[in-house]
Amino acid sequence: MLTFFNEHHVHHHARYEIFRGDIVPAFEKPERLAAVAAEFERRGLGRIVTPHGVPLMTLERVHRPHYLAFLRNAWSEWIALDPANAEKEAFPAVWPVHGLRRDVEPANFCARLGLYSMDSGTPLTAGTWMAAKSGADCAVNAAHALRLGERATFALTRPPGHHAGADYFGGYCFLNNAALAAQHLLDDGATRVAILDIDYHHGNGTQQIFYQREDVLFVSIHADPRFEYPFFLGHADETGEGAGAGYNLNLPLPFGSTAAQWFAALETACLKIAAYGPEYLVVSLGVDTFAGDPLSHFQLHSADFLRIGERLAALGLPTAFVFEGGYAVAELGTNVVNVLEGFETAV
Ligand code: SP5
Ligand code: ZN
Repeated sequence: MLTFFNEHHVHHHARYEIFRGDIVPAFEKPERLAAVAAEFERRGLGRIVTPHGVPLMTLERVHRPHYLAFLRNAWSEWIALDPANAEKEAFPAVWPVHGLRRDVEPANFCARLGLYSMDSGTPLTAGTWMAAKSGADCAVNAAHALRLGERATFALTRPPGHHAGADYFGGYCFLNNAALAAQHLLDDGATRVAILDIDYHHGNGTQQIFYQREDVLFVSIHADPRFEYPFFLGHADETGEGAGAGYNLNLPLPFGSTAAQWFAALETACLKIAAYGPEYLVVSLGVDTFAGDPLSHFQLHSADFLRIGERLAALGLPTAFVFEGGYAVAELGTNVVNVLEGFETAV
């Protein structure tokens, strides 16, 4: 499986995050990607290459220009506030919630951090832009390789992307890699693309980006937002709007869901995708559904990930996998590469 590796990922290296009033070590860390890359190579699953850089215009197909400008300049603005900030990470602390104005962009950097974010759990660091932009390159290259005839590709990158919206970051995500991959396929001539998001968390950013559109079907299997992050999107009654009505399917599952429950949802998801008849499939591949994941509460085991790959291969679609969440670092390589190997051996 042709794999595009984000060699700049280490530049995004947050030391800590804020959780329930405590400063705790960051879960989303460089060791995650190293673990997956090592296992991918160990099993000899295919070539690992470096992507070509895509122009900023490509990112603007998904993200708002003023958000991209904010993200590119954020670190220099942060240290301009105080040179001592170079040793710290930038966390938002104030947000324009319902009823407050979002139409006047504040001059104050801390206010703009809030305007362009959804949570306080996503530290921005010196190398965040470089890492996120290189990740977007991986995703767009993985999509383009499908246009050139590859059966399956993999964007091996972090930070993840599916919580990032058109103009905000959050949930460890800055640029929406899966959305950029899908949009590139359309811009290059495709007419229908499906995105299947199997990360434990709902892909709120991806859903929002395509919610009013019929050219991208978004299907997500995730922890019920009544109890799990991102809390404020991902319910079953969100089915799309306007031209997009019917082209969004959320399959929220209860706390503690077992593999049997999860695979029943996968079957529903696959039937929906097959009925849509897309030309391409983009998979937001999070493996935080694993029973041993430190953030999550589902009960999938390592062997289950092979079965996921096998089921996805049966859709018979050119498929770009995009790495998202998964925080049990010791088992991360096994779980991610199991999905890819299950796919490859079933083809
Ligand atoms: C891409 C992705 O998987 N993002 C997940 C974002 C989750 N953010 C909320 C993290 C809450 C931390 N909970 C710590 C539990 C320790 N037992
Ligand atoms: Zn997740």
